[in-house]
Amino acid sequence: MLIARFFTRFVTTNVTGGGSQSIYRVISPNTLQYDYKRNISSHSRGRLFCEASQQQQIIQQSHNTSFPDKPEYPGTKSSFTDRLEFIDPDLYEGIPVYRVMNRDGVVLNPEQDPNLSREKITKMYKGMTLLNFMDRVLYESQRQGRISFYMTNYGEEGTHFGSAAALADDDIVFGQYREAGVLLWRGFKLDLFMAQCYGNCKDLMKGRSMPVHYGSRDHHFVTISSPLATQMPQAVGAAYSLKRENKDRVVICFFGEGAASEGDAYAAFNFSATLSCPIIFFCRNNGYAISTPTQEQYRGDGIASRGPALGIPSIRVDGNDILAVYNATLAARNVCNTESRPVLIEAMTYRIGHHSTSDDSSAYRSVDEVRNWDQNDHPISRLRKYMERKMWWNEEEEKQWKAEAKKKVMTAFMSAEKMQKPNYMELFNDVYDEQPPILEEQAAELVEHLKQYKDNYPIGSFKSSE
Ligand SMILES: Cc1ncc(C[n+]2csc(CCOP(=O)(O)OP(=O)(O)O)c2C)c(N)n1
Ligand SMILES: [Mg+2]
Repeated sequence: MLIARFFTRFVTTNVTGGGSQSIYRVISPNTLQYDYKRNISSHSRGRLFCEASQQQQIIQQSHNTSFPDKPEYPGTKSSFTDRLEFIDPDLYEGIPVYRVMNRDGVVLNPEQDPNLSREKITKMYKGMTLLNFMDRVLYESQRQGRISFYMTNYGEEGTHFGSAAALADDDIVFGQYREAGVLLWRGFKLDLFMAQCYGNCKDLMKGRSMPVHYGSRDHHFVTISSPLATQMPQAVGAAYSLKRENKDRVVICFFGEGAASEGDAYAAFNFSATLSCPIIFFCRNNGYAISTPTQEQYRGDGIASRGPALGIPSIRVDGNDILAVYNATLAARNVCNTESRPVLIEAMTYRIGHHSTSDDSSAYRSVDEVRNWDQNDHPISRLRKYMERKMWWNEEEEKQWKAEAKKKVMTAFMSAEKMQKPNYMELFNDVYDEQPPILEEQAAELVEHLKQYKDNYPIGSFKSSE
């Protein structure tokens, strides 16, 4: 009984600590030592479920061990405390948001300016604006029924280009779906984006994936899959294999704050920490998971606060400040490589567009809220202000670039639309190394069906099998 009481008291107090990680206790083990040893042979449960000779050994060992007066449990590094105190999350101020520029594009602390070249900054700016333009064209295409689905990246361009620019081009990217800018930065061509959304003959997926589910082996960008957070444990596995190869490469895994509520996210964080994997977890916290606002998604201090609990160095950055995102990603990459451990970045931003073409966000947020972000805190205008201050960009250059970007996007769009779709029999390929009989049967059924109902299908828009 005494032992049971002792353990109960001790274990149930492990949640307290008041700021430091200490263990609250009421009874010192020294006062119990005598009873514990005397009673040990009469117990037959738990740790004491052993042969008499072993019990003798345990007694002997406990005689020999002198515990210093600090917790010796294998699962903690903390100290004891006599303050009965729960950690109160409401008294905690929260992790600050690291930024380099204010909303006017002014660098607040010159030491934090990464001093990127004019060429690199211009590439970032052109990439962000090109993505913005591509989004408009593809969004409208869906609205006009030309493609089946689309997701815009409005307002989150800083997180894409700031992170991509800080990585090595062969670092492996696992995305969620709203990271098209990362691919664009790496040189994935506009006509490949369009081909994927149109599912035409140029599409690397041969028209078999939903629009925006991009992937490119050449660009080390793992194909997007819709079920949320599945990419997270997979990314950790990839990072573990990079660690074993001992190469100077890392994995970056993007995910939304909504996806972070999936169990897979926790498993990924914990495995990456315990296996010491070189992975950057990059959370785009854009305020919403479709219609669920962050205050309904979690009660803690966002996503960054979850990192330290799992032994992961973590930072929160202003995702609308491309320079802050760049600095944080570069530093994270360095930690991954030099210390072989994961890092968590939570980039605060705002999803200006609807979640997807299947969503109408005016049903759950005000138009004024969206307009406020669009007009007063936008990553593209912030970078433009920074460039203008440096006399690296002006109205004339903006006008010229807008015309050029529009032409590029429209050229890719028009050729994508004209292009035939891959042959429909591609539907059955590339899933199995050798086609199983069930798929052969289904393929034969499709052929038969199309023969019978050929007038009901736009067969001419698919490439013929010859
Ligand atoms: C396992 C799973 N549950 C639900 C969905 C439906 N779904 C698609 S996107 C999404 C919201 C994700 O929000 P977040 O992770 O914050 O990313 P964001 O769209 O804001 O970029 C949901 C619930 C899904 N695709 N997979
Ligand atoms: Mg979100």
